[in-house]
Amino acid sequence: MADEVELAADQHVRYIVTVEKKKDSFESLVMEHIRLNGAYWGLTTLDLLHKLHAVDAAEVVDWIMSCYHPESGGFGGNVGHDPHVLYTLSAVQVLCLFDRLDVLDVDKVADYVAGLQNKDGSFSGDIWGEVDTRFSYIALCTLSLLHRLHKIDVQKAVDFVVSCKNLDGGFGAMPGGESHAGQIFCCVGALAITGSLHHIDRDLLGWWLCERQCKDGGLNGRPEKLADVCYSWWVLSSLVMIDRVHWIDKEKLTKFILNCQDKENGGISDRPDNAVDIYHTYFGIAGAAFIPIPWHFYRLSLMEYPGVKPLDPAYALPLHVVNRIFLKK
Ligand code: GRG
Ligand code: ZN
Repeated sequence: MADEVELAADQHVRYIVTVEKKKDSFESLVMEHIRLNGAYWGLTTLDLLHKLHAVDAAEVVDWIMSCYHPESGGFGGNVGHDPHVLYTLSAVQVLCLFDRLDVLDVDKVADYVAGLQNKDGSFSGDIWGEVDTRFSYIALCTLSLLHRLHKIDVQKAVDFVVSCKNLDGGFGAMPGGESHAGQIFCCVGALAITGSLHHIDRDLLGWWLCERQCKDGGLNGRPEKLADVCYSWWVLSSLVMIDRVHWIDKEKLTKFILNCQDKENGGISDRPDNAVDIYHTYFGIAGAAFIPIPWHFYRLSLMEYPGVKPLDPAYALPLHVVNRIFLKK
């Protein structure tokens, strides 16, 4: 039976559009403090499914800008929330989707991000100072999309990421931190964006990452943990960037993702039979978008799952959006 399951694309589109509109639903309520992230996940998914026009672009751009803090140059997670790099990247990514970076004071936003770099090259997430390789990735990704990498010390940023590499080939949140697929995505993405992938032992890291595939076909985030659809993104994108994605059993992973769908009402959950949410809907479809195609093929815009646009593993945006940004300059 599982063999016959297909991607319920139309239902997922309907689910995303209704979550966006149902502002008083339980899911909207628990997601409130990360609404800008939710907008990025939902809208990127719509674009991957060729349905970005289902939302009003001008309305989205107005709402994004209402989360902007002109004094600092950063974005909050929702209207009236404090600025943080995490939401600043989501805002920039959504504006990239709509090709509307023109509404930004690009230097002001870039200065906000650049101002969060510390002496050792690491980045804090906001004025409170928490340091994490997530913020290194976010800063590099944001500044690269804005063509403003020259505002920071890129070499020091790379050195800090490399200092978080472990003997198992993986990366943690800071020097000595345990390897975790989410942090690995951030560090590999940061190194990809800065042209520094030579710091990675591809076979060693590829081995650690492909060991994340469990008996049920899904991927987990570190040893001994349960499989979860979001790792279809964190693990696969990292494998694509180091050209080792063919080490995953594609059929088994596809089945795992498709079995996490709510085929009637749309949406994808973390594992079969759990409640769906917008975060796992994005990462499930994003996984399906690049189940195993070596990066050099994939860069030629070949797409794997029918009806899903190809995705850039480093910038976490549809490939055509990334091409538009870098070919325009
Ligand atoms: C633009 C895609 C994109 C990302 C922005 C925020 C960010 C950069 C990256 C986050 C990377 C990260 C740390 C992801 C992991 C998220 C996650 C599922 C954490 C759960 O970890 P545990 O240890 O759960 O609580 P497990 O799965 O290990 O049981
Ligand atoms: Zn998850």
